Amino acid sequence: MKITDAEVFVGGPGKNYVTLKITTDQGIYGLGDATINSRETLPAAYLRDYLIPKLIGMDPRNSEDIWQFFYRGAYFRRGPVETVALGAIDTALWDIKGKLADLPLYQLFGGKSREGAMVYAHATGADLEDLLDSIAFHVDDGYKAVRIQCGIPGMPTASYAVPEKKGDVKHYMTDFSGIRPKVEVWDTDRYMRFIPDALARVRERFGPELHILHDVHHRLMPREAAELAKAVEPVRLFWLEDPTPAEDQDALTLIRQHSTTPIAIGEVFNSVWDCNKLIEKELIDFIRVAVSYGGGITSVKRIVDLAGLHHVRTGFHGAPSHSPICMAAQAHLNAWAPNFGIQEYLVLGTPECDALFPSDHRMENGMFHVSNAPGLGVDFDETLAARYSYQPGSHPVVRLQDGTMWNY
Ligand code: CS2
Ligand code: MG
Repeated sequence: MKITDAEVFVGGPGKNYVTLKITTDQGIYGLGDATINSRETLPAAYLRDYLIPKLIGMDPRNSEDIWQFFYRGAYFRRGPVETVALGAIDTALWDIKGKLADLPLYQLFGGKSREGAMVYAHATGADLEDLLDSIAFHVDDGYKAVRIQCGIPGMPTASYAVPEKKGDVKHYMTDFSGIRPKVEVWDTDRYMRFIPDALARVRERFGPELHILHDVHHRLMPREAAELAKAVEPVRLFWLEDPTPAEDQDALTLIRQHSTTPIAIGEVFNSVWDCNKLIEKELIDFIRVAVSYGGGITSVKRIVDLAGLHHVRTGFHGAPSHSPICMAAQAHLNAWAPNFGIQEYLVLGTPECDALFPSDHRMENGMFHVSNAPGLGVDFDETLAARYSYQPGSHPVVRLQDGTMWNY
C-alpha cells in the first residue's frame, strides 16, 4: 500500500482551518488537522514544501516509523509549526488505519472505557451578573461542567475570553479586523482582589454538583498563582488552568506547596518532552495537550499513558482552536483513555462548519458520544472548501497599564 497524494486546504467559515488529506493507491484517504491560530499558513507551507514530497510513496500503515522519520529527521524539531504539521500527517495515517481495519479508532486503542465523555462549555460575562446568566444558559442546556471567565471591575479593557460590553457574547473566532493585534490591558491586583469572591458567588448560586473551571491564561507569577490557588480552595474548582506561563516548570512546586486546587496545563505544549516533568513530578492534575499541536495520535497517546502512571488525567484543548478533525481524534482517545478527565468543547455553532466537516459524532446533555464509523468518523467536503481561503487575522496581545508587554 502506498501514499499517492497529499493536499493541504486553508480556510473555513470564520476560521482558517488547515486541513490535510492523504490519498492512497487503494482509494482510502485519511484526514488531519494542522490548524494553529495566528500562524495558519506556516504549517501549510511546511507540509507542502518539505513533508508531503517525502511522504508520497511511503506505506501509510507504518504510522510509527513515519512519525519517527519526520520527528527525528527534522533535526530542528519540537516547534509548534513542525509539530502541528506532523500531527496532521499522523492523524490522517490513523484515519487510514481505522478505515482499513473497518473499525472506529477507539477500537484500535483498546475499545471504549465509557459511553459518553464529559465536556466543559465556556461561560463568560462582562460582569458577574452576565456571567451568572451565561452559566445558567449552559446548565439548562445539560452541561455538567463550565469554564468561567469574568470581566474584572476597573480593568482598563476586557481580558482573556471576556466580552467588551455588557450583554455581548464573546466570539472566539480569529479577529479578522486587521493585521495589528488588539491590545488588552491587564492588572493583576484588580484580578486577584476580585476573582476568588466571584468564583465563590458562582459556587453559591449553582451548588455543589456543577464542575467549575477557570483559565488564568498564563497571567500570574508563581507566588501569585499559589496565593490564588489557595484562596479558591473552598470553591472546590474542577481545575485552575495555566496559572503561570509554564516554561519555568520547577516554579510550579510553589503552587503545590500551598494548595490542593487541581491544576491543568499543557495547551501550548508540543511533545512528551514538554509534559514529562510536570507529569512525573505530579505538579499537575490534568494534561491539556491537543492531538494536533502534540504531534498526532502516536505521540499524544504516549503522553496519556505516561500521565496515567502519575494520577494525571486528560483535559484536551478543544475547539474552536482546532478543526472537527482534531476534535474527532480526541473523541476517540477520550472514549478509550482509562485516565480520561474532561474535554474542552465549544459549539462551533455554524451549519457551514458542520457541512464542511460532516460527521455523526454527537453531543448530548454535556456528554460527547464518539462516532462508530471506521477511522476518525469525520469527513471533509472539498467542493465546499473551495469557497474559502486564508484570511489574515490575529490574536490580541497583552500589556500592563504602563505599556509593559505581558502574556496573552
Ligand atoms: C484557551 C485557548 O481554550 C483555552 O483554554 O486558552 O482558547 C487559547 O486562548 C487559544 O487556543 C489561543 O489560540
Ligand atoms: Mg486555556
